[in-house]
Amino acid sequence: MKSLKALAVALAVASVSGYGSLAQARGGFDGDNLLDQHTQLTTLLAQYDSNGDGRLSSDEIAAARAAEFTASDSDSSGGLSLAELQAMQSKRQSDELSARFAVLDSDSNGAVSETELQAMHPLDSTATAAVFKLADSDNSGGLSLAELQTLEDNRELWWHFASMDADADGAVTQAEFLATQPQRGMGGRGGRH
Ligand SMILES: [Ca+2]
Ligand SMILES: [Ca+2]
Ligand SMILES: [Ca+2]
Ligand SMILES: [Ca+2]
Repeated sequence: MKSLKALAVALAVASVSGYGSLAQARGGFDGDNLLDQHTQLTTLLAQYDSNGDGRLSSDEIAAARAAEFTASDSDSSGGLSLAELQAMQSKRQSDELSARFAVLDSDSNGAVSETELQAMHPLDSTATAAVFKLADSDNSGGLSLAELQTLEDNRELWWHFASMDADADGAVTQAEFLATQPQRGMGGRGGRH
């Protein structure tokens, strides 16, 4: 299958370019890791697939990496200073955020609705609803790019909070707190009835 081959190549590029380690460093939830991978692949393909055939040739990879080097060498010194490397990495991160936003914003109206966020987390709709509420700081009913960035920055804490706040009212009661403590060993909780 063509797409599988493209995936394998893209993943190889991902580890070469440091995207892979970035994803590892973030850790987090399975659904988010999947989304991260999807986003990275989309970003990589968008960036490197210059003839748009959905695959990455080694020439395209080499050309794109050379172009990235040249663009990052902002004083044209022929080498990357620490500051230039930092700028390159923060550009990558903001490209990644934009790509992630584009994937989430499936109707491309410039805001990520709760439904769009739910589509990425089909297994945990209550927690997703709570996370959405936290992220939508201006209560506009949609997440802007900046709001998504804040969600990313606080992802682990917010998901932890949301998973404890069972009724999604924005506060973890003692009962909710106690109910989520015994993650293992109790056997009383879990998804099944
Ligand atoms: Ca330079
Ligand atoms: Ca949208
Ligand atoms: Ca908003
Ligand atoms: Ca609550």
